Amino acid sequence: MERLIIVSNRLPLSITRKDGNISVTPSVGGLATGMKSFYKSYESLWVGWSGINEENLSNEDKALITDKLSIENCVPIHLTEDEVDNYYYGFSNKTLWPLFHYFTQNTKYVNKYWDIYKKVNEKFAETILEIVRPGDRIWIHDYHLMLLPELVRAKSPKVLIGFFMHIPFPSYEVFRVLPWRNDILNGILGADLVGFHTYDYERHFMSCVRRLLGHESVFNLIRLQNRTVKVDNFPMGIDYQKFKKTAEEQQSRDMRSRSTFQQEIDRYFLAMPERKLILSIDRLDYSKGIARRLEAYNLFLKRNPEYLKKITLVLLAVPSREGIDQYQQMREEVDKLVGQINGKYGDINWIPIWYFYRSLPFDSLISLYSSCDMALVTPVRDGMNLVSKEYIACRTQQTGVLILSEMAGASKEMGEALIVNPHNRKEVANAIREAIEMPEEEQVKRNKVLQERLESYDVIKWAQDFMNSLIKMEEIQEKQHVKRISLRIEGKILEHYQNAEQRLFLIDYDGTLVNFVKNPADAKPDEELYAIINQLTTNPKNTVVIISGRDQESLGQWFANTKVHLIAEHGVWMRRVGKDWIVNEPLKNEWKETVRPSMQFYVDRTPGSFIEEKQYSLVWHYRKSDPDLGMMRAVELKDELRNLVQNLNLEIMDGRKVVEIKPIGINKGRAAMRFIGTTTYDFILAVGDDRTDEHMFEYLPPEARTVKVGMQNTQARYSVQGVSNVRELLNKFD
Ligand code: GDG
Repeated sequence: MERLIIVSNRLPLSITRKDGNISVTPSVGGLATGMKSFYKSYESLWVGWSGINEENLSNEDKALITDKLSIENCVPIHLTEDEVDNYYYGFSNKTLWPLFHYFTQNTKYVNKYWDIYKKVNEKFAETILEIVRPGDRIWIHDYHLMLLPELVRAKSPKVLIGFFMHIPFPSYEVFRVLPWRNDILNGILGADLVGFHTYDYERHFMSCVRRLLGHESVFNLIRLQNRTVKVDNFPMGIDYQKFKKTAEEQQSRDMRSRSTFQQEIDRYFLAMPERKLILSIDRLDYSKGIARRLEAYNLFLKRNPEYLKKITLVLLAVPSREGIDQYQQMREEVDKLVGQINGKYGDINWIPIWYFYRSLPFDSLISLYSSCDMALVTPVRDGMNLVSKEYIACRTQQTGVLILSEMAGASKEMGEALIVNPHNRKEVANAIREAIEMPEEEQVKRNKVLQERLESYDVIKWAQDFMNSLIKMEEIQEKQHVKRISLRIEGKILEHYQNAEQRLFLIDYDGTLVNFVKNPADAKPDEELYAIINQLTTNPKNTVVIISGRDQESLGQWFANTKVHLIAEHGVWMRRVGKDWIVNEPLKNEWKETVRPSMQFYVDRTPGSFIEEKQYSLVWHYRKSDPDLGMMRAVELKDELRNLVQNLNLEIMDGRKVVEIKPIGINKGRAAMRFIGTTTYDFILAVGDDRTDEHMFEYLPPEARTVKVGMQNTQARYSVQGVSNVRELLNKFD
């Protein structure tokens, strides 16, 4: 049976140690529920921090914990106090959490936090590598472990890794501030599948990868040298049935057998049945916008005196990360605001806010969801927000109004709620009034749709969806591997070469023999390359052709003292060894004056781009431009030129960060065939990385050994990863 290794900062259970005894209580969070759906189809293991400082544990304690946890299929990671301070409270919650929630003013940049964050991620990696077996699938969760995918990948290259981010991924302008930004992106890209709650976070991540690391992507697939990473959004759901059934079960009880908490709420309604309750539940965190919410409630009370004494806000703030200054300050701020509002409006019989600073048992939580007429969920930034979904699930009569912040990921799926900007106090205050006054039929109409959606995409479906996508990545990666030149294939190619009498090498230059550089003029051949070419050309049975899009001048100079034949400008020019350049295809040039102004317009609007004029073509380069802008402009330019080129018998060639316009009919395939002419070669090796090389792969006879450099779709028979692999391969032909 395949195994699934789930990895998260904390294990889905709490471990307590009292008088030498260790006890373990499973927790019932959304994640744990979602994952439970796999327990039957997989042999699952969960790796996470035990929650107890390592200093407080003797070796016997650790062994005992390991034993107890293994019964629950959990594997503990032990962290020292210093590690918890710097990795968890430090980098995770004083650097990443505020920055990713756009609280740049709260973000701390401390080298020690980062060092320990790396160290703890390595600690997780070590544990995983000890237990991982071939065929296992690993699902890593959240911002505490963003370096982990790459750390595991480095030592276990074939294992299938999924990464899911539970908090927002900020826009490029915010993410770029992070001093360790590239390490973080590379860390995540160790995964095969990267999941976010919403398309916006996915889009931000893709943009950061493109701008900071320069990786190209096709739709939501990022092409790395030897792998593809898929990025997608999977909006996390809740255990809908559990919430619904618990609410139904509670409501079916008679008054006296209800929980004490529920009985108190019932008494409140008995006294004044027309009273309304508004619910607010969050961890006490600055991202949840609790103070702003209270200000909006205050404004509502001020502006709508007719509702005084008729409405109560139930404010449940669950203690969280109390060791961090900002959380303590926020608690003081909330305490103060609650005091002010209650002091100002309350009287002996009525308190405007019932404030609870603690967590409640699950049953009481459900009582609150069921009893409150409205839920006010107004985070200033929230990855998803499950409270909003849980509230709707507990509305067994389909009444109730949800007021939801547009800054919560959940707002993308819950458009039927009253959507508000949490920073706009007036708008929130108005929404409270609208909610109070909303007719019941309207409430039911909205909630019916919301419930159907939440029921069909619950946390179980979410987890299954993610896993199915992850498993599909196995196929995608395998397909890429099919063509990779393995040792066996390499042996066959070399054998074919040894037995041949007339051998032809057709080799592209940029991206094949040398790596791309920002300034194309700097990509000159180096000593190693000359040595490889000399070795190849020394053998009289070998004919070596460099076939490139470059102009004849650069190629001519660089290879002046070698015995290679040259084909320049994708086939316009040809120079056989010891001869002069000749025009391969007789062409006209008048069209350039028509096309140039359009291209120039794009140079003016795209900083960093420029036009290169070749003998028979015009090339717009955008490698030095902003990647997103460049790509967008390239699409526009091609679109604009499309009509023009048809009339002038021209064609557009899409290269790597270039758009080239040239007369129809010139391509590397035709040029290669012209070069071959009537000679019979019994061994042909063609190597190239670009779309323009695809013509060459297409035109050559099927027995030719065609090799693509990189991972994109290709007509070539084989592929290699990069320039160094091409050089390694060519070195073997002597
Ligand atoms: C992070 C992201 C994303 C709350 N109070 C009590 C209690 N809860 C439960 C709720 C809910 C959960 O805690 C809170 O989940 P949220 O999604 O609202 O918020 P975060 O804790 O910030 O979660 C968030 C989530 O990860 C999942 O990806 O949605 O955006 O920030 O399930 O029911 N449970 C009990 N007593 C309480 O007093 N028993």
